[in-house]
Amino acid sequence: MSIDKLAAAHSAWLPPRALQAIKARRVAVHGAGRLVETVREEVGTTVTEDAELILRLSSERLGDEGFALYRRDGVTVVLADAPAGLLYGFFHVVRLGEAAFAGEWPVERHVPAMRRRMLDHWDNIDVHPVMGQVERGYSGGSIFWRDGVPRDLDRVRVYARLLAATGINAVAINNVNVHATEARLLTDRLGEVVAVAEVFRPYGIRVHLSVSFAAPVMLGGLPTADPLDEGVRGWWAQTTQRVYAAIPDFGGYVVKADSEGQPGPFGYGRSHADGANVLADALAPFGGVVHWRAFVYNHRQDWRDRSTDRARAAYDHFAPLDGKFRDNAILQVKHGPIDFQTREPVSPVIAAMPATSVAVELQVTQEYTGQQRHAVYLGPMWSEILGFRLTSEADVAGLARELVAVSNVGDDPFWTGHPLAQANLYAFGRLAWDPTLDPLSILDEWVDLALGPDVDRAALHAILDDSWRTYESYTAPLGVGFMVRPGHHYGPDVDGYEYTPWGTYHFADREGVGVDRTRATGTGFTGQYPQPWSDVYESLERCPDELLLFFHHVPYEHVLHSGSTVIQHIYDTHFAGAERAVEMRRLWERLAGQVDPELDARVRERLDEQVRSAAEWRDQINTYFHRKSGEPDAKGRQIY
Ligand code: BDP
Repeated sequence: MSIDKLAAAHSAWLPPRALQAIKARRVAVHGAGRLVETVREEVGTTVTEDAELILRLSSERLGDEGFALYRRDGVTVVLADAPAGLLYGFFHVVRLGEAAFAGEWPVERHVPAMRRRMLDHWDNIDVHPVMGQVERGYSGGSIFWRDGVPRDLDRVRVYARLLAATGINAVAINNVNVHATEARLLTDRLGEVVAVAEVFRPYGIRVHLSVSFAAPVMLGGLPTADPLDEGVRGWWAQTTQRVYAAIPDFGGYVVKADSEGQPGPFGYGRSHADGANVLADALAPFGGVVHWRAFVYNHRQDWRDRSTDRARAAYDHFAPLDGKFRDNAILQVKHGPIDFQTREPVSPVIAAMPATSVAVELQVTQEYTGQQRHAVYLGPMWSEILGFRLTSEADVAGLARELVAVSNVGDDPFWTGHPLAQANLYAFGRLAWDPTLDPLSILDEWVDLALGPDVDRAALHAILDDSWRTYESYTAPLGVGFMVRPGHHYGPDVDGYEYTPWGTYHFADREGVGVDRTRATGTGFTGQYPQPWSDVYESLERCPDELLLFFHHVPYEHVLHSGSTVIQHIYDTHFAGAERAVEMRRLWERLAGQVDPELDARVRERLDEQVRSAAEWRDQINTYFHRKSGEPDAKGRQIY
């Protein structure tokens, strides 16, 4: 496909303007190999004379993906040790736009912080009767399959390019809940994975597959999937060998085991290290990895039993296994202890396993943050998580080897349902490359690339900068989480999960609200944290307001650090949050005529829904707590 066609075929990140600028100027790239050909195909290039020299001069090597950039004598030069670095350098030039061709500058080095920057698609081949085709997908159908068969992969090529432009280098293409049809991607439907891998390869992206732990039984006809059984080990080894014969750079497997009904090693009385290691051993000869998810908890618990705490589960299961996993087994840990809520503390598992490779998992798809109907820019949330100093030595970004996220992309013309949700995909890639980047500057980059430099940037910042906190303010209060409608998880349902087996409770009664997770009187979850957090969260006085109800059950009159009572805080934030949504809609008016009319129409439709939904949240939450507590609103506003 030609550059022009490619540029015209999608709306984000590589505006024709930027490409033309690059083609018209002189960009020199130096390097060799397949990815260089991709770069050449994109822009046409020349090779500089002094590239070798400069590389020799730079003392540290740039690694497989790093690049150096400088400008001298009217030429912008990208240097890399390896082809992927060149590709990332090229996209960096695109990001810089006109600035890439101004003045002269010395050598800058760019090297990714995370070795793997991965997106997990929760795509099914078939349309699942409850979950749809993409589990927790809010952007239409899968970009890989339609009507049970592979789609034309042209759009996947555009997608691959778009991901490379954000810095993503690994993609798992199917749902972690592996159904019978998708399980076969590992064996007789492997050809479909081969085709996708070929499209991703020129963009430096490796393909991974979610596999079922029961595959030896489901696909191999073995009587058991026991990880210590010789036949099972042999089956995984042979199957994996066949995968690599077809896809030599295959990335590896993703496994959700013993979780929400998926099969796993517990079924055979084995540990999760035993389970992960049998797959790791099969992958090791080929350089592959297994991402083993730590999202293991009892989803059939008795809500009357106050001693079971879902927040504890991952640590209780996995911390004792530290040091028992193979080097190529990566424990994939959700960023919080429960499940991608709008506000959670950082998972203590991230610090609990120093002898294990840990990947932190974020949710770019907005399951619990407005489902791409609400404008919620998640960059600030992720930046806060990654920069959180969990131990005295390191922050989360320093403890994690990799960053993984659940994708928010589907076959929607705007890729992400809500056009503004593209910013989340972009921010994820950029933060995985460099977790210290300012999320608001990342937003600026996205605005430039996706909407152009002439739009009302101040209005976009006013809409998006605080949108995560706005969403938080009109939904479940103070870190208590899960007041969503069961099943689809959109909109408020105050007691929807309260008396269910899922382990997601708020314990609101007439006296107070919140989950007592202290060592002194609660579930003891605070004890899973290193100091000082263990004591900070244990202490009612020191616990940060925004996490108060995650860690403590308090009376409605409890006074927060802010000076407000819990009940008054609930009223105030819910009134303010719903008003803020109205303000966001008003701000968007300023972009009228500055953006593509279809995009404009889509954003307006979503903002209308956000305003409606925020009011619904406000009214249900306020009324619920008003009725429970009997406390009036100090400002006398209407509560139903
Ligand atoms: C939950 C989702 C569910 C996923 C699960 C997971 O509701 O659809 O399968 O996470 O991460 O939040 O496996």
